[in-house]
Amino acid sequence: MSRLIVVSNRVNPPTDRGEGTAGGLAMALAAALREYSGMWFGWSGQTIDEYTGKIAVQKVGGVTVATVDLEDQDRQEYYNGYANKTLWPLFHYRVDLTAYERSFDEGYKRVNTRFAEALAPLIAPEDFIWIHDYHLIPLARELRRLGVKNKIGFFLHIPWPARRLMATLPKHRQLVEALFEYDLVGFQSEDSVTAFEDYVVQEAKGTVSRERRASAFGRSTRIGAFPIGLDAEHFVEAATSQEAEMMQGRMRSSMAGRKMIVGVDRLDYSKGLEERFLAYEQFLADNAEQLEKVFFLQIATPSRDEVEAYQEIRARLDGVSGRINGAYATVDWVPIRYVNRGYRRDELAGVYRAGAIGLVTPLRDGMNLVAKEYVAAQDPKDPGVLILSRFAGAAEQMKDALIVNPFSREDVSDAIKRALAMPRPERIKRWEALVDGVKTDDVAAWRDSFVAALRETAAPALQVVSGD
Ligand code: ADQ
Repeated sequence: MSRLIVVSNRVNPPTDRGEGTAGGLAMALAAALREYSGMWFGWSGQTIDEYTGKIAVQKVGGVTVATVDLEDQDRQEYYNGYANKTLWPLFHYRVDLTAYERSFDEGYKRVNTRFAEALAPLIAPEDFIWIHDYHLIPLARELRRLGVKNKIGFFLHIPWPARRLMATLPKHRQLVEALFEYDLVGFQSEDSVTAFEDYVVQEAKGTVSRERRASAFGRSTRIGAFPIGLDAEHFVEAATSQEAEMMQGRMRSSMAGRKMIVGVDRLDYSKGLEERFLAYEQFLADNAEQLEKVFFLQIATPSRDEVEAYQEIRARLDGVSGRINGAYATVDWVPIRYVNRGYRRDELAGVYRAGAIGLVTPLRDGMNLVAKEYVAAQDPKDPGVLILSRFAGAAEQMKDALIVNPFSREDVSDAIKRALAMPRPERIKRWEALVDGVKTDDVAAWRDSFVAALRETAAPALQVVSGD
């Protein structure tokens, strides 16, 4: 039987479904692997003095995981370097934060080679391989060099940037060329597919067929949009669990009848947190009658804190939230509650459910699963309103949210005002359409459509083996 081998930078399946510190990607992949017999391969997150290539295999939360340890130099050059100081900012349109260093390039290539060498012996001829995210773009090329002939798919969780931005990356052609070693390349949104097609046609002088086969560099690959979804059924369950109800109760008693606006994000400059704080300040300035009637809870878990840009944004947010609270707080009201810690998923669901508004305003985001979680957690009889950035991949699907431009304080401030005043029937109507989409286009639909598309690219002999 063919197995599914999932490869991502970090391997961190949640140990139970309520647990909450795993990111969106981890939750989605664990859900996918529980359904297919297979394996999840990647970095353990640990560093050792000298790389050994030794693979540790274990079963975590019903998922077989195989991990390797890396060296500290790998962490610096590959993970903190090329992945998070070069590709992440560039793909999120932050050319100003994008750093290029030759050692980053070398580290990126070295770790992709190490991954390929460790993984190749574990691959059986009929396995399908599904590689995730910007850390591992060259992995298929390295596997092919080692003679791996299996079908290999790639999914990019973050946006694909506009052609002119991509062209600012030194050696961008090599990076894009590496994608043509895959049988299928999936993006989160049509917006990203279009940007990729534009690069293929304008920059690489290639072609894209009507069936979305991209050809360039003397090779071709299938491309398409596969918007990621939630493990929706379980998230809805989590929202009515005992833990969620306890959290909601805790929130309610601290709210003193006030309405809550809620934001939950990794602490990342792409999430538009500073702009969000300033838009909320604008709302307070524009709507004096709302003072003391509403408050904003922002939960932002620190991440990538070895990277300077993350230390800076954290310091800036401390400053801005402190300033706004200093200007507006009264003895018994604080306008912004700003919390820097992680919560379990079921607790988070309770927090979302207590929020009259879910404020999700990234400046750029591949998808944004928080928007979907907020919707999934709502009380059907009295749902809150989702305010969503037009620059999140999720905006292509969630058209019944209040869609805003996160760069415009006025726009976000007006949307908050409108959401607070929205009559219950309209809230219910919008929410019903949204939750329908979240449940239909869930993580299983995402996984199945990607794997089916990858299988379709399979050679006839492989299809016979896999029983299709
Ligand atoms: P992220 O940038 O991590 O993911 P997102 O999709 O919003 O962004 O997922 C964040 C996840 O972390 C959510 O599941 C959320 O509940 C969780 N989380 C955030 N803060 C938390 C906290 N304080 N405590 C506990 N959990 C918290 C990347 C891309 C996205 C894409 C996903 C999946 O950047 O665009 O949607 O991958 O493809």
